[in-house]
Amino acid sequence: TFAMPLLGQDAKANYDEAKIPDFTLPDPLVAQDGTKITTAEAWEKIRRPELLELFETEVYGKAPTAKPISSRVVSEREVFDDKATERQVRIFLTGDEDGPYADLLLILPKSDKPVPVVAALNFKGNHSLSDDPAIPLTKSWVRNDASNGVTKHVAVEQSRGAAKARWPVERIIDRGYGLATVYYGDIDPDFDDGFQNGIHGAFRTEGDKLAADQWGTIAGWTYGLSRIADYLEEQDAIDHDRMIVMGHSRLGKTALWTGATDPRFDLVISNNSGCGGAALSRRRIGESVWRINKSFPHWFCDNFLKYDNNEDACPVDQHELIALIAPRPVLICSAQEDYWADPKGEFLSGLYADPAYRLLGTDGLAADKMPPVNKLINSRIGYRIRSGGHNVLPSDWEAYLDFADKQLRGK
Ligand code: GTR
Repeated sequence: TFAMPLLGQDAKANYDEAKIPDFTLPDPLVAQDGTKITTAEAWEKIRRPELLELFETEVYGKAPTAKPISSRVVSEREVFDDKATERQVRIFLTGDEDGPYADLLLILPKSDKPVPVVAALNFKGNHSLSDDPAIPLTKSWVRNDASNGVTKHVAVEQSRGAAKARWPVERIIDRGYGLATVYYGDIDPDFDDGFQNGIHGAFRTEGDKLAADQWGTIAGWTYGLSRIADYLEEQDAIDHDRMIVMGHSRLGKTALWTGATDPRFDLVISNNSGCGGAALSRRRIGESVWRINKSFPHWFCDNFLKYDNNEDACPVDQHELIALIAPRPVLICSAQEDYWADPKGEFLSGLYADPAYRLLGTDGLAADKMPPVNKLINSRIGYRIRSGGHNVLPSDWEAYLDFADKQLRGK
């Protein structure tokens, strides 16, 4: 049945399965020169590096070599009736106290053992996670959000707690997980400025134009998540074999790219990540490559523009992004009414990544067709479609942590 697009989506986009043109997906297990990849060794030595390079040059752009971070603890206290500790840490992303920094909010359950942690960027500032005035308003550029009084790209008191429904922090703590969150705008502001500001600015001479294969903003956010990983890796209170990266929507795309590029993340969760995330670009349903590049010219590298209305020419598709995470667990989450993100395309990328997982000797996706709503497929490639629209709900977090409990057990 044809479902009407939701508000804010493009009514002119295709939403009809019957109108998807025929297409052939690139095979994750065939190298660019036609060689079949039949062993784990050939995957690691030939195909994985090749795919990574293709995603770097054609989709997200190459990030510069990382600089070592430095950090300063801003505050530390006990929260949730002393069940947890909360630390605010300023992370200098290039090690330089005059350079860009990201304010990390790190909340860890008290435990005599190192705890697993979920690293996740947030959309509105750390202060949007709770009503607590001890978390300062971000001073970074923010997206306007009139319903919370933000009209001049500056955070205001009214936006405090604005995103708390998406962040059931106490529940995460009660389940034994920590949360490490940073405001995404601290790393790179989410607008097109020719890659001058944010993390890009720290690596280039002012006014330079970036080459077409150089990092866009998603790769910039990924750079930031990897610097958070640098910090988390130094903390004895954290279990370094149970580091999770999670993100929603554009930050779900970012979580997948982070998982693909940074193996220190042991488990990856994308929520409603859609085009440029888990959804297959060649399906051209809901948001298309042309549409995303037009709306958000800064998210991807300029080479990605070559594939506007020309998806078949792209040497990769998004199932191979999932394959780059193999053999680590990845959970792809869709929402039934999130037509813009193409739930079926998100499922299929998991399904078509399955052979890469099997080659590496793990299970893949334990489903060959889309499961009923709200049923978690808890295999190494996990999948869940829940009822409702584009959002993060407390029930989604329960699924994330059920997945992590099972997939990281015994690690
Ligand atoms: C939409 C965009 C999607 C998704 C979403 C979000 O406008 O078209 O690709 O990223 O924003 O991040 O909320």
